[in-house]
Amino acid sequence: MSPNAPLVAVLNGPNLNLLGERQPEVYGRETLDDVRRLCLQTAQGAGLQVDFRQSNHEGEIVEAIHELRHRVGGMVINAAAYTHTSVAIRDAVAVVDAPVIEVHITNIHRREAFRGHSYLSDVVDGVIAGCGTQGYTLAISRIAGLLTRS
Ligand code: CA2
Repeated sequence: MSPNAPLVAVLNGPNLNLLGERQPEVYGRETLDDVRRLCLQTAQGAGLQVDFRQSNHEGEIVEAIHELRHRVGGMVINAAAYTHTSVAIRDAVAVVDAPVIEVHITNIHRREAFRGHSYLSDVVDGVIAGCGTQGYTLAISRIAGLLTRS
């Protein structure tokens, strides 16, 4: 992989570190490490580098977005529960110049009503929900497509 390959950040919000350990009937059996590997594999195939992170803290996610926003060719974000609550993460995402794709493992529109609203959806370039962990690979492929087109 060339050190000049465009970087894609994959940011994960609270409790996603528990993936595969609890509620497999909702979130499946894959762990966050499996998702990391999936993302690395997909990115490598598309000639992209990946910076994969998870945090349970809102401010840390905001700071990660600030740190990465000038360095990335694209961003994939599953803000987890902060999707439905965080104006701070929304405001940070809104100033990322590169394409941002919002991902949810589950179909948030088929769950509790409070999950149906996202503070991010109208400031990102694309939204993928309900495709399981494949949503992450779809998002990376989309970013790769946008980068080769430009
Ligand atoms: O479907 C998604 O990806 C979500 O972003 C996941 C969030 C949820 O709050 C959103 O409404 C939808 C929850 C992530 C927590 O994941 C867990 C995994 C296993 C056990 C417990 C939580």
